Amino acid sequence: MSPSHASDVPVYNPRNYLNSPATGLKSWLLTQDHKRIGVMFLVAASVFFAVGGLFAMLIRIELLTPGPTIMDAMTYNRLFTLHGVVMIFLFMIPAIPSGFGNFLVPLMLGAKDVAFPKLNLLSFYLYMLGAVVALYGMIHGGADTGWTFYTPYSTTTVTKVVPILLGAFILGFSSILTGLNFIVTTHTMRAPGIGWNRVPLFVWSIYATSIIQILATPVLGMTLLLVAVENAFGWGIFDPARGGDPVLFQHFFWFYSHPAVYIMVLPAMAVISEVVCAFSRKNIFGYKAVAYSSLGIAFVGFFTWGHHLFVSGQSAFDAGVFGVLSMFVGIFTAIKVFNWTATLYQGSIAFKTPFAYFVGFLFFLVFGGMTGVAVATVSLDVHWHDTYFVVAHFHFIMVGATVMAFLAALHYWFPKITGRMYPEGWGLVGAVMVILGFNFTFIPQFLLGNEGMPRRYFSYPERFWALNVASTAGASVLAMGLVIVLVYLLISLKWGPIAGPNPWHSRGYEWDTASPPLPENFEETPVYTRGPHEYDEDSYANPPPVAPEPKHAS
Ligand code: HEM
Ligand SMILES: [Cu+2]
Repeated sequence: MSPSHASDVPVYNPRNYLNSPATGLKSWLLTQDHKRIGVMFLVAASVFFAVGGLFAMLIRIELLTPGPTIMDAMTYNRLFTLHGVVMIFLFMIPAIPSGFGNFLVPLMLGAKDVAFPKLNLLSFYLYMLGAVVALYGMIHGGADTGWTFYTPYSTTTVTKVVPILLGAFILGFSSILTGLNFIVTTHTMRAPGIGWNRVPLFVWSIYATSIIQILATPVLGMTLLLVAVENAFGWGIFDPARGGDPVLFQHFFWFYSHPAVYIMVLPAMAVISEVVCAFSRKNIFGYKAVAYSSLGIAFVGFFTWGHHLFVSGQSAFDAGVFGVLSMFVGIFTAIKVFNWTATLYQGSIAFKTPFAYFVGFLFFLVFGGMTGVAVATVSLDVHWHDTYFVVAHFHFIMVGATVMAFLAALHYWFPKITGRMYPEGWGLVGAVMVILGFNFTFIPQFLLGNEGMPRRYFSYPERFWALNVASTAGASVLAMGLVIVLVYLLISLKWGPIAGPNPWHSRGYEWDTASPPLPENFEETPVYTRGPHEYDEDSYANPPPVAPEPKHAS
């Protein structure tokens, strides 16, 4: 990367949050700096992503042949449970909000830190504690219930479900405290000039996520605790043999876990709204629609949980109502998709790695969303329920959409966080492998599900063989793509070219400070006279992101 004119020579900010006030381990472990806490969350969540990914590969290897391949049924049950628990509770829920959210929200609001820095650090330690407790359970026997812990099986299984439930319970507090911090920060810490109509779209979506975290997580915490208590003491809460009600569990569980899907996907939308503007050099089309649709999703998300209970004996009327309410989420999502696409129109697009992941994101979100409308249709879901169709659907949204956004964020903000650039060529190679590998992994699963292959079985009839081989092959390409990304990012940490404060020439407020940012974020409190997504006036005066390559007429 060479600078376009002399004043643009990128400099590495010498006094930054990575080396000031100190560099020792203790200064990190006791830090109250939101940026360091964000980085610690990111590192921890990425490690858990790798662990969960390892479990996924073991699952896929087991499914390479119709009979037993490398493990027995019991091991398989434990493995898919651990995979689900690690991916959901330790990676997906914290990764973008607690990781990137912590790093970026104060920078994007022109603030020095979050509202409650000590609470923020506590949130990190609760996350680590929850992870350790859950890992203890996983190492000492694991659980075989699936990540949904359905009763009455989970209240009677002899596997180590209690520590895993307690771990998830503790993790919930971390999530609640982080959400609380972001809500208060957004309300009280905005720099002069940032009225509600200038709050960056990233922050709007994180704000909507925080509302869900605060309102829904206590319900899950309570539910998991009840399961743990029943499993440990044999009290009749959910088990009909003891006078309990298993369907009650499903209501409680999904009252959190459906909104939790939006805890995972709203932050992804947060990232995408930023990336779309920066790499098309256009004002966001319909700022208010994009901002308020996040709140709309958060709101409607609370009224759809019954779509997980279509085959639980729910009345046809209830099922119809929940089906229609679920489809409303599709409307708000479609509003965003329309606005992102409209933003691209006549933009000057820089096809960099974050943009490549945006393209992947859009495809997976739309495809996953459409199959979501399909599974919300009662008559179809009765056929697909508990088959691989559902597994493919939620992976399209969770891995497809959210992991794409996570990777887009990792590349877009890598220069801000580390002060260095990653290699663009390798970035695109990784992105292509991840996106193609992903499609090859999960499209076969849609077909398998439609043909009736049930989920959570370690063997299957021979007619499902070919598609399972295809899925495992796809997963291998995906895994190799991710390893490539990991390798070049680690190398770039030390040897990447210096990025300078704003290598993308982005208009986002977080780029107004040095890279890596100062420990106190800004030298003095910034005053804003423009919005965070305004590219119009100078998009031609300013060179496009990472300008140097000559522009070819196209
Ligand atoms: C990286 C590639 C991945 C592959 C190849 C993969 C593969 C699989 C497979 C084969 C299953 C078992 C399905 C069944 O028999 O029910 C599964 C379940 C699951 N996966 Fe993944 N997965 C991947 C990534 C992820 C990610 C990133 C997430 C989370 C956000 C995730 C969340 C889940 C969940 C929640 C389940 C259900 C577990 C359960 O049944 O309790 N997966 N995955
Ligand atoms: Cu749901």
